Amino acid sequence: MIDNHAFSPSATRRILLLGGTSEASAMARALAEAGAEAVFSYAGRTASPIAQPLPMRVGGFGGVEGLSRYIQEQGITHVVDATHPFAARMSTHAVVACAQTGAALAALERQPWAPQQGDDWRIVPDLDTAVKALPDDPARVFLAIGRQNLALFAGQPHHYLLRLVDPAPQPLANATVVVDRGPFGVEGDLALLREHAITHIVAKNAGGSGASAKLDAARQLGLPVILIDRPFVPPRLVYGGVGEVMDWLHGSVPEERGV
Ligand code: 3Y8
Ligand code: NAP
Repeated sequence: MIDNHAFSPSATRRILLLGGTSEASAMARALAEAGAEAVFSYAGRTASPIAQPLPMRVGGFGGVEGLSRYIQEQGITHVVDATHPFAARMSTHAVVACAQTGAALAALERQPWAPQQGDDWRIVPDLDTAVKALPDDPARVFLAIGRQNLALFAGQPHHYLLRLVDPAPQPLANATVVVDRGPFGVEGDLALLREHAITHIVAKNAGGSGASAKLDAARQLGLPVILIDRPFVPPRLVYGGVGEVMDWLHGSVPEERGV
């Protein structure tokens, strides 16, 4: 049960929610319902990001310095990092900027996916290793990692299936592009893998339910998955659910305790 009781008027809280994931969208709904003073931040990576029930800002901050300046100028007291587990640069900047400015920081992060009976996973530490994990012979690879890191897979004998949020130029010659924004379903991903006669899947261990359909589909079809482990992010307070973050926000101002 999410603790959505309104923030007491005396609470001096201004919240910066670093978004771009389904968890961030759920967090935004809870904050809006509680009448919190919060702003939702997108990187501006996609053409038309999903609207949020909070005031939005779109675009980078300008490195750690820019983020620290934003926190100070906007009087941000709490930062909730609900970015994707692979948004390591943003998460690292949040740790440093909150330490510099004294703003409180908590992350909202989903658990990594764990293998189930019938999975054929090859877990690799990073994208470069993922390229090497593909077979030498030509394969038909669903490269489900988005757009930003595709160039690493060039110069290989494979045919790639790409799924992008927006139509955009991409660096791979032998590739078929599907434009689709998740969250995705198993039936749709099963049909996609069959239609394109996919033999291998490359994916990030994003966790959550928005992108797990391809793993369920791979299991049903007996396809190998090359699964990329999450990058390192410096230690910070991490919660697994919106309710826990709401409790933290309510309780994180000492005078609030004992009310
Ligand atoms: C701009 C916001 C919500 C949020 C939805 C989640 C689920 C659908 C699954 C596949 C994997 C991938 C990708 C993916 C998923 C959710 C979630 C998630 C993976 C949007 C969004 C933004 C982005 C950025 C985009 C990246 C890309 C990654 C596509 C909005 C839709 C592959 C990650 O073209 C680009 O440059 C795209 C870049 C970062 C990874 C990459 O390196 O290319 N997400 N995705 C955010 C911003 O500007 O701040 O446009 O509305 C959000 C979502 N994407 O509320 O329902 O929560 O994970 N996003 C991955 O997981 O591997 C698709 O196809 O199976
Ligand atoms: P990243 O590599 O960690 O960050 C690169 C730069 O993008 C940051 O230094 C920052 O620019 C800017 N940035 C990132 N997230 C931002 C945010 N929420 N608000 C404002 N600026 C942001 O990030 P990324 O992996 O490109 O992810 C970008 C966005 O897509 C994030 O919102 C993330 O949650 C979402 N997303 C990413 C993935 C993924 O696979 N990486 C998957 C799903 C959703 P400055 O240095 O200029 O401040």
